[in-house]
Amino acid sequence: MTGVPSLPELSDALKQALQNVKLKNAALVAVMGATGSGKSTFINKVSGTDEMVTGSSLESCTDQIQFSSLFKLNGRDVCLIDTPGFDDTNKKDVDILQHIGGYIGAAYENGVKLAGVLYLHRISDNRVSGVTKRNLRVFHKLCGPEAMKNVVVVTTRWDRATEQEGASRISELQTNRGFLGEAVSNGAVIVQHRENTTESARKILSELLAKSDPVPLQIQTELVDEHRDLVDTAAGAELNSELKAQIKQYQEEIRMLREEMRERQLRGDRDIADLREEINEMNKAKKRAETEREKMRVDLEEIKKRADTGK
Ligand SMILES: Nc1nc2c(ncn2[C@@H]2O[C@H](COP(=O)(O)OP(=O)(O)OP(=O)(O)O)[C@@H](O)[C@H]2O)c(=O)[nH]1
Ligand SMILES: [Mg+2]
Repeated sequence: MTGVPSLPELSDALKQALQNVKLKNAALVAVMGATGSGKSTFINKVSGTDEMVTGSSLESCTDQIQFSSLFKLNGRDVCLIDTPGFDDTNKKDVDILQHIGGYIGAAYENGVKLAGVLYLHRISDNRVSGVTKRNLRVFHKLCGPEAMKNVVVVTTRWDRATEQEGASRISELQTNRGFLGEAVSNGAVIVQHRENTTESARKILSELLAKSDPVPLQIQTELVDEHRDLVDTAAGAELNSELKAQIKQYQEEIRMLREEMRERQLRGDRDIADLREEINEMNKAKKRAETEREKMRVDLEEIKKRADTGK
């Protein structure tokens, strides 16, 4: 599937979903994690539906936020929010953050707190990739330390790892502060979704709901209570600093290419079309990164307005 859809389609769905959640006093739980970690599959298992589209290729599958239909768990109505992961596949991270911020910001503004967050992680990966690290960094900043006690990290794909591999990967995840060490020290727990079954999924969600004492996520208080622009939220600042670093790198590469071009011209080399083309491409990439940074200068009101006008 391709990029993130425009916001208006989401807007009506959001209003409807929030209305249902409020009406039934349902527990609202966000499901996050890198692409392919099994978020949509988990939601389908736990809710007993196949309403979330799941992927089979390496391309990101879920490209928009989606609320599940309400379903019962231990007598309580529950609604799960399926989210796209932050990753490199379609480079729409700012849009994704804007959508997540807009949705859960609007929920909080309407008096609906998240009962918790499930963060899915593939135990089958033999190393923590750059994409996963990036997801974890933004995830930490989205939630903030206070909300970590309502976070359950769900390890998936146990059928693709040996016992020993699984155990040592969990131990690495929870001791490395850059991975999940900090989250765990703030109260997050790591659980094993051993069998990709409804039973296992429902047990994990039940445990989260039993211990949950809803507190807002950091991005919710930043957007709603403190009226910050997206770029000034901790998660936005994380993306912003990455974009800044990228722009700096492009500038440096452009500088080097120009130098090379000058040297070749001095040597009388007239065949420099390839260098011009490279500089051109690099400039375009730099411009794209700058546009992404600009897009984050929006507050929640503006995000919602964009949702109404479709910009
Ligand atoms: N072997 C195995 N496969 C799984 C498990 N959970 C999910 N999958 C498969 O992994 C693939 C990706 O699952 P999705 O549920 O689409 O993953 P996602 O996190 O929603 O991915 P995005 O929407 O791209 O962010 C699908 O083919 C699932 O069938 C698991 O526990 N074991
Ligand atoms: Mg998905």
